[in-house]
Amino acid sequence: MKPTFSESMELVGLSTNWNNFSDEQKELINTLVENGQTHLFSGWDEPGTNDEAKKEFLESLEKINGNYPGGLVGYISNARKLLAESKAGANPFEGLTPEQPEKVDLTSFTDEFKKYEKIGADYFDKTGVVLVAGGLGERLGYNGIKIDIAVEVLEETTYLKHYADNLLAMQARSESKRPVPFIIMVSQDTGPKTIQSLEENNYFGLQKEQVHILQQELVPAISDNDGALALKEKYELILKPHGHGDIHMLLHTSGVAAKLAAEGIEYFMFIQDTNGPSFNTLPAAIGASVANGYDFNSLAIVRRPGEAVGGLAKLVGNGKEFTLNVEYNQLDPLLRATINPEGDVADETGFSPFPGNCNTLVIKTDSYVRILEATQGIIAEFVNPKYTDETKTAFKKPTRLETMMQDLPKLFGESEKVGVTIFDRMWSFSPNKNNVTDAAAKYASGGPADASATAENDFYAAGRARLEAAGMKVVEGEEIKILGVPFTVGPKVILRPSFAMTLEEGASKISGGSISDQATLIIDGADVSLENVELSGKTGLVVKACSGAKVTVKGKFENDGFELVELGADADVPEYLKIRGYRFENRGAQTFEFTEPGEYVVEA
Ligand code: UGB
Repeated sequence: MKPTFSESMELVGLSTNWNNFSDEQKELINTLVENGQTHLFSGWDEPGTNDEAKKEFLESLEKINGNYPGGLVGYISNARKLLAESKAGANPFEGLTPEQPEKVDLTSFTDEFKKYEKIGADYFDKTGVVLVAGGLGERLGYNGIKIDIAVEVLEETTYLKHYADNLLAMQARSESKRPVPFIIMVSQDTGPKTIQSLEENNYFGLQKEQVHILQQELVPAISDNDGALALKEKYELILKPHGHGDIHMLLHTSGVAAKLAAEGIEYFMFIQDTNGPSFNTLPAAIGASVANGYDFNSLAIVRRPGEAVGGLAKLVGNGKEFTLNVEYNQLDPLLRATINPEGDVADETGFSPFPGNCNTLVIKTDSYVRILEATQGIIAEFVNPKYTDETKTAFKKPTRLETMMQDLPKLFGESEKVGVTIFDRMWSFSPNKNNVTDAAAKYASGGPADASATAENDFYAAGRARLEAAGMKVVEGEEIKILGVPFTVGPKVILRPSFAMTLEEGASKISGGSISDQATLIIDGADVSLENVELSGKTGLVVKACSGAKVTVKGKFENDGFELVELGADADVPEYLKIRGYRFENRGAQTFEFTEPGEYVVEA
């Protein structure tokens, strides 16, 4: 194969290296030069100098070309189009006015809530769970991968284990016992540690085959409006993350979405890396999707104005209407330009009129696979260059195309239905995103802290809510501040998914009883039941039962339980404790563990 570009001084080096390239590389170079990327090959050294760097550069181009549907040419052409629109100042919401979306309100445990949970529970073996875990969590400042952080430190359960436990509980409850597919999107940054964590923990009891790891790749940065790919130095591109919307492309290009849909998976629930409560909402959210015929169901919370979560709105105008997430940086300008000159402010309820996007999504697989096929999984990319001046001809630093997973409905037609299901915040959305210092500042200025301590706090609060819903008397403890972040001292309640996945199931295993404000209760096991259990003072009670062990717990327990020990900001402790500022010490909590099937009674 011959070069199709004309020889120039600039490309002399490239020509003299030509015979060292494979046919595929030659073809790619020709195509890139034809598409305005001559600068990538400008001033190349003669053969024998920097050959390894040239080889690695061409391999990286080939890899990126293969990863992106439409290849590098497709990426460059998408970039040119989006950059032209950005330069022209195109407003993506031109002519559209935000209105309230179609909503299902599940903020309290009503009969409707229980009805939806019941419907959803029948879909446990028709649901796949998709975890997007390619982000580095720079705001949290944690050195490992976020899914390896403990969501609670009484037993130090990591997010990944907690998610796996929920999958195991789902499949244990389905008639078919079919393994729940678990798709994890990783990146170059998170992939190796994610696999290491799975392997070291024997996949947390899951079968290896039910776990699908999809790796997102970085995309090339772009240095100008013509889509010139940016070089870090000769023979090296600048690469940047493409965003969580990559999950759609990967589910398409890997064939996993189509395969699972063909195997009878009807819904995917998409969850974020450190949102512990996601599975509290799963049964009711799937139920709401099924009952209301939603192709796309965005789980939401009541949003605080200015909060860094998108606002969900029905956008109406230009003869169309569609429900979308308006990202937090776009919401204020849209509101100012349309319905409220004051922008992103509270209404008479004290909150934003638009529900906040938890980025937990329930998507119906048959519409999903259809859209993936039509779009190659490239979902509503956008570009956000920072220009040097108002002529918008140069960028302050190279930009790149990005994509967000919640933007899928941008591709929906009239036949696809989008709904929003609103849950109580504690029950549905308590991400672990901010380091202690930032979290304290956010909390001080009236926003949610969204930190390790608040995530753990809400983990226990959800347990308390389940106990209360089952009729147990729960005395809520006082709220203290640890390094400026709020934390309720108790009771600390963990009802593992093995014990209860729905409110109804919890209620069927708990009768009466009470728990005091500083007590701790941890229950793990499908056949454990609590009969008038009373925990007073700081009492701690832990009951764990293997499958087949039927355990009845009764009576009044009293011991010194677990003590919360505050750690100073400079304490010499592992990072997962440092990011929360406390740990627990066992001062005499009673633990009952049953590892053999049988019938047992635990009595105080
Ligand atoms: N993620 C990836 O897997 N790959 C990537 O390239 C990037 C991220 P962030 P963000 O729920 O609080 C989103 O960075 O993007 C994963 C919504 O857009 O924590 O600022 C990453 O590992 C916003 O509408 O969030 O904001 C993590 O699991 C709002 O709802 C997830 O993607 C906000 O989340 C989110 O990444 C929120």
